[in-house]
Amino acid sequence: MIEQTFVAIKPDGVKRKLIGKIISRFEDLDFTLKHAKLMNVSRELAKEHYVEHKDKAFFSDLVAFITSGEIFAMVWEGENAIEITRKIIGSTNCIKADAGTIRGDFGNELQKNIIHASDSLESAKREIKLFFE
Ligand code: FUP
Repeated sequence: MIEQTFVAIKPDGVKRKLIGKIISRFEDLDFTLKHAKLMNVSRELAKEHYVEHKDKAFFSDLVAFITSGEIFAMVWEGENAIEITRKIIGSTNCIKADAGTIRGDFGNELQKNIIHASDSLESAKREIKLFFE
């Protein structure tokens, strides 16, 4: 099934100039870039984006991190894009993420984990709307 997914290179990935390398991985999969923008995330948008974590102890750190610098927000389209993107970004914790995944290759901690990608069709729809409409 052709799907669209929301992907964001987080402030650590942008600061480390990883945008080009990360885009290449999606193009290698023959996915199509539908939207992209460099942007600052307001505290309001950050809280809405991470609403599922609002009661977690790490929530305020998460909001502080995602608002700490520019992100590169994208929408990628392709066959089974949501599941494949989750596979290529790797596990949430970079320490556990497999080599060959984006988090496994470029990250070395849990919170500063380089990239975000939607984890379901429902969240993809919600996040695309939140960041691009
Ligand atoms: P993911 O879908 O892989 O981005 O992971 P989650 O939605 O579970 O978590 C969102 C972000 O919260 C992660 F990118 C990193 C951060 N996080 C923590 O800082 N501590 C935790 O214990 C879990 C997640």
